[in-house]
Amino acid sequence: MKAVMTDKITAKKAIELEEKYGAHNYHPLPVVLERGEGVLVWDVEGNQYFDFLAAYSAVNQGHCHPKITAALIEQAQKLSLTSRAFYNDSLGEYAKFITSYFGYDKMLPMNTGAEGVETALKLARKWAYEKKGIAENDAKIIVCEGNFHGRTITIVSASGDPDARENFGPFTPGIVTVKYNDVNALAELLKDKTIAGFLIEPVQGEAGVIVPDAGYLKKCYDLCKQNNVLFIADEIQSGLGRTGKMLACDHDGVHPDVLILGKALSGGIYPVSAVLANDEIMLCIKPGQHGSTYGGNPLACKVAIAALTVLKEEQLSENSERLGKLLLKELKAIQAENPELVRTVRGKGLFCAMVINERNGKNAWDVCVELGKNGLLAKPTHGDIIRFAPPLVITEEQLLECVAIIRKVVKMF
Ligand code: IF1
Repeated sequence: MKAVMTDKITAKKAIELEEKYGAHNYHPLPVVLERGEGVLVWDVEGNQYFDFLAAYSAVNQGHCHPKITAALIEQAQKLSLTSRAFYNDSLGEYAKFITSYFGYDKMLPMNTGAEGVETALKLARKWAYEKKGIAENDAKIIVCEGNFHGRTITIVSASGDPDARENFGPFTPGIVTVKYNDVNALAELLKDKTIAGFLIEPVQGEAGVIVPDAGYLKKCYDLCKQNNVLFIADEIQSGLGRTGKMLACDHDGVHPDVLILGKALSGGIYPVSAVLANDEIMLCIKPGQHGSTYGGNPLACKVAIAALTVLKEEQLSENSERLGKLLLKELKAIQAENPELVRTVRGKGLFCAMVINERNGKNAWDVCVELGKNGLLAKPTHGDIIRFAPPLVITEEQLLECVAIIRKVVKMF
């Protein structure tokens, strides 16, 4: 007889409470999770799942990685937050670690990805006025169609997604949109001498894992250099091993002028983001001109050092590259076996997507619900695209088990 755990909440109750007392700003799949370890998560009924979303690539190192969790626990018992009114013993060490890790003069610590993007936009504008010499309030930022950079009003001002924008106006001015993966379109916009920066996801995540042509990033970078415009890479989702390299820009040998990191920068243990740049850009922001209560707190510093260390120690970029090739090959085979349902598959490293044709009133959401019933968690984006992006610690054996689940479920539709 299984002991009745009186203090354990039921899935039904958990959902009811969230529905009643939580804002309705999400529509989650009907799964209530209570534990995670590596690639696996368990719901409150004890059902086990392979996590093929990895918290949108925040859990590249696997759920509750012991080394990162230990760093959190140890620091949390010493000093968690001082604010930047004072120095702390961790930020300098972390700043040195991360700037040498990625090859930049300096870093500016923030917490969420959106804050990192906002910081990069402020840096680009400051640099434009104080270094490039653009007239005040004339600086423009180029963003890409299909972008997702977060949910603040300035960031949604850059979005083309009606759901992200509707009734959140008025919007921030000084933003210009360019077609993604179109070098000529960018060249045309760069004739405008008031452009400060070009903000790009090297692989577009929310848009459905849109991988640009090989060489596209390099051509854009060169165009930016020719026009004295900052190349700003949002690697919050595509970075930290997700596409098979440490940064997605590495596939084109591009070293961004401004690099934005988040998500797996903490391995999913704690909100940590960072912006990296060289002195000419970073020193445009002077004391008192930018910051955040939690930015650079000792907990974040220790957690981020551990998370970055794990990426290299466990060779997670290499694993992502090797198993990403296997995953894409298997997804293409599944597509060939089910051409009516599966329109296309694409990906780079362990960052893959499958585009589903709605059939008999069934769509990507229904496929994801069925995948869940078969022990694999994935979530659709934009209605017809299923993202497959497991933690990068996945083994070949686990991956093939997941491919078998995907194959079985796709055949059911
Ligand atoms: C949600 C999407 C993914 C990001 C890139 C910045 C941010 C994100 C490339 C902002 C965040 C998250 C946000 C989360 C779901 C998820 C997401 F579906 F919303 F679009 F990954 F694709 N740049 N993406 O992907 O970082 O402020 O969230 O820390 O808002 O539902 P954040």
